Amino acid sequence: MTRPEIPKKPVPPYPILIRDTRVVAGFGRGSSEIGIPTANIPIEDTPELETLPTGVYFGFIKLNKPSPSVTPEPEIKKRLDGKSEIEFTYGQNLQPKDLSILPMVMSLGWNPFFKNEKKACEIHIMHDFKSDFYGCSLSFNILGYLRPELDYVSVELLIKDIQTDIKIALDHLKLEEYNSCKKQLI
Ligand code: ADP
Ligand code: RBF
Ligand code: MG
Repeated sequence: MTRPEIPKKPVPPYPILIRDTRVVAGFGRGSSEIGIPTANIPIEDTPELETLPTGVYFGFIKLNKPSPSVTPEPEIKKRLDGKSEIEFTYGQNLQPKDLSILPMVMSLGWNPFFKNEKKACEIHIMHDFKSDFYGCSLSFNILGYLRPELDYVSVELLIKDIQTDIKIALDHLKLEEYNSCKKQLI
C-alpha cells in the first residue's frame, strides 16, 4: 500500500470534534492478541462516526474523570462475546497525568483481518495507563486520515502498520497547526 500524503495542517472536514462519549467493551483482542489496547467507542450515539468513511485516523483525546459523587459504583459487565467479564470503573482510577490532552490513532471499520460483523470505532492512546478505564467519559477530535482499513496475511503485518500509523500521527500532531487543535478539548 502506498500511504496517502497527509497535509501539514488539518483541512476540511477536519477537525471533527466529538464530545462526551464513553468507553464501551469490545472483544478484548486489542491487548491480548495484538498488544495494542484500544478504547472502543459506541458509534450509534454519534452521527459524525456513523457517516465518516471507514479507515484509520488521528487526533487528540481527553478523558474526563467525573467527581466521585456523580460516578456510578464500579460494576462487572460481560463482554460482547458474552464469555469474559470486565470491570467498569468509569475512570475513577485515572491519575492526573492521564487526564491531559493526549495523542491518539483511531480505527473505524469492520476490522477485515478479524472479520467483524459489527462496525467498530477503536482509539489507541499514545500514553502509558496504569489501569483500565471502561465506562469513562471522554471527548476527542479527528484531525486527519491516515489510510484505508486493510486485510493482512499475518497479525505481525497488522501490528507493523499500526506502529507506522502511530509514528506518522505523532510526527504530524507535533506540527503547530495540528498541535493548536488541542485547545478544542480544554
Ligand atoms: P476491548 O476489546 O474491550 O476494547 P482492549 O484489549 O482493546 O479491549 O483493551 C481496551 C481497554 O484497555 C480500554 O477500554 C482501556 O480501558 C484500556 N487501555 C489501557 N491503555 C490504553 C491505551 N493506551 N489506549 C487505549 N485503551 C487503553
Ligand atoms: N484492523 C484491521 O483488520 N485492519 C486494519 O487496517 C486495522 N488498522 C488499525 C489501525 C489502528 C491505528 C488501530 C488502533 C487498529 C486497527 N485495526 C485494524 C483494528 C485491530 O484489528 C483491532 O484494534 C483489534 O482487532 C482489537 O479490537
Ligand atoms: Mg478495544
